[in-house]
Amino acid sequence: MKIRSIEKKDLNEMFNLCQKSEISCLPDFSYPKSQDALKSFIEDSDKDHSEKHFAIVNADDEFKGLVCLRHIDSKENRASLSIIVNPNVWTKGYAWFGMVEVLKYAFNTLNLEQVYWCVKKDNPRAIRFFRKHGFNSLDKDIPKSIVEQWNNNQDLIWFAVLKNDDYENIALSRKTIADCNIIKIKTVPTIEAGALSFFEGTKDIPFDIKRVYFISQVPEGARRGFHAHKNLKQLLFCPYGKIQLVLDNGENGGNREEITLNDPSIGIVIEKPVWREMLWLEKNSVLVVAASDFYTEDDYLRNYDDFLKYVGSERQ
Ligand code: T46
Repeated sequence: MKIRSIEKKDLNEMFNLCQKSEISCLPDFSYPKSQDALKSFIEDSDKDHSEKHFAIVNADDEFKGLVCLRHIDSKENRASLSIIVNPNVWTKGYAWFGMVEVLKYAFNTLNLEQVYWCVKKDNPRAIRFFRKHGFNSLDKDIPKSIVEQWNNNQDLIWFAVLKNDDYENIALSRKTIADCNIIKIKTVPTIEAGALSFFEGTKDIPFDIKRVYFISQVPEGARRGFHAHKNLKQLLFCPYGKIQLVLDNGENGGNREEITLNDPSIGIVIEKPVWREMLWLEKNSVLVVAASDFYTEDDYLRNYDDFLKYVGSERQ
């Protein structure tokens, strides 16, 4: 995955996506309505310094979505953010990836201090996405002049992130994900010689470790998992690279929550049957698992409906 400037070859995909503006996170999301006007917009997009538009693409440079900064204000050092991802790749990590990359661009390249955005109150999917990634609505911290840009619209929920916020890891301020504990693995830093992290069975994690396995040499964009365990308890962590973990405790017919693992000192403790999917956001990232028992295929639930049945839930 990467973000890059929008290009003429994106025209058709971009045009189709822009017809679905209701799924964008900024209510004023607007691109030219005709193909010709959109083509000129793409050609001229580098000329307007108050806006910056990026395509979110996969490793083969296929267009998956748009992320942009608007109202770039170099006096106030802030900009608004808008993002839209093709529904056929929802839940595959493109939106969060695009968002993190554009925030890096805003803070590191444009040197802005604040990026803000709002969503309509009747867009629960977007609100859930931002909350899940650790953003809380900050209505009081949004300057009046910004709120006025949207005509003081009461139906909006505001979010903002500041330059020095640890936005990539903001979600880690959560304590749990899908009922699984997010733990800090003890880590000893050294001066200019890296860090050493460790955990001990039954002391730092709530079970004895009978097996350790790790997954390596995975290409970017590959997905694994798609199963739950009946009894196995596990600690999952990513000592190198970046992996998105989707966990689902099956509540109400399916309740997916995501977390990006990119910090060797963060671990997820799974103690109950939880459906898991892993997406390799960077090639060669490594996933390590410390498990409470030896390998047995009987412990796997590899069919989602069987998993829901096992946890006493039903598909909605
Ligand atoms: C899990 C996620 C996070 C073994 O023979 N011994 C083992 O200890 C393991 C873990 C796997 N295998 C065999 C079973 C399959 O033939 O290795 C093959 C690949 O396993 P699987 O397709 O289940 O791999 P993932 O990446 O989908 O899932 C793995 C673990 O299996 C699972 O316990 O929670 O990582």
